[in-house]
Amino acid sequence: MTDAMPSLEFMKAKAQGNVLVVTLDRADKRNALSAAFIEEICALFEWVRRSEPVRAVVMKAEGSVFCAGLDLIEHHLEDRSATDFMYICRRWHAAFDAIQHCGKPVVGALNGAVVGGGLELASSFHIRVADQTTYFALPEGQRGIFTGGGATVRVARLVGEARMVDMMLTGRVYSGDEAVSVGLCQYLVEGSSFEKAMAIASKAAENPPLSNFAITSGIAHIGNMASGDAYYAEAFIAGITNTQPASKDRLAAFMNKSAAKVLKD
Ligand code: 1HE
Repeated sequence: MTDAMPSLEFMKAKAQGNVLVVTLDRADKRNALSAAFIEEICALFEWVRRSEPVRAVVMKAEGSVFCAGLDLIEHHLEDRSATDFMYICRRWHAAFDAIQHCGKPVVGALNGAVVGGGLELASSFHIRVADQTTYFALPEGQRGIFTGGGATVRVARLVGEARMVDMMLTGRVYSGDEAVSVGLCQYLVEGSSFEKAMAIASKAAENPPLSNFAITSGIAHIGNMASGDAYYAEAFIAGITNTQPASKDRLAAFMNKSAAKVLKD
């Protein structure tokens, strides 16, 4: 049995079948991430990891902006010391690790600004869907600060080091097809990013949970390894995943010609 979902102040979360729809709910502050908001993300995604009925997550936002990043006003008013902010950053790392490694596919339904810490949040999702209003930027340089929520790893992996340095030095904004081509998002839709994200999440939710755990965490961990170690780890993951009962059932279905073939759309 799964324990109760933590109570939420800055987000809403509601199951639609086996997909949990999480909505950032601080639209009046453009979903800026305060320290308490980050703690709530940690608690919710620790719960998602434990929750068996949840097979996938869609994260969307209330209002015209997906996420404006660090709560700059809280940061300014708190007048934090270097040590204070170092610990704040470590909580951001914990929150976004909790998302990336919750074991379930997390799909972002993006709209409007996805900037600074908002892009750090979005880069912890496994799939990002943009709509025609979505844009991405890292305005840290212009604000006189630096990324602290994992962008140096996750955003640099998505777009490459040179593009990230350019984004931070110049405030360059990416949107539309260009955002897809540089790797900031995988899908760009004409209509609702939420509808597309739900379709993707519902499809991914049909995969066996162990396969989704291996895909959503294994590739990222293996990316940190030297190739000899990576092949060794891959063999371990495949040893466990490719012999699970759910895989045996699906392979039997293929042998019996009752499974879908891989055909182009
Ligand atoms: C905020 C924040 C925020 C809005 N912290 N309160 N992030 C940035 O540099 C982006 C800063 N925000 C903006 O550039 C704009 O607000 C937006 C382009 C995102 C949206 O513009 P707009 O015209 O829709 O909204 P607004 O009028 O600017 O803001 C509405 C309210 O949200 C207003 O509060 P109000 O009480 O005066 O109504 C704003 O103060 C508030 N608001 N953004 C706090 N970010 C771990 S390190 C991570 C480092 C970073 O994330 S750097 C990037 C920070």
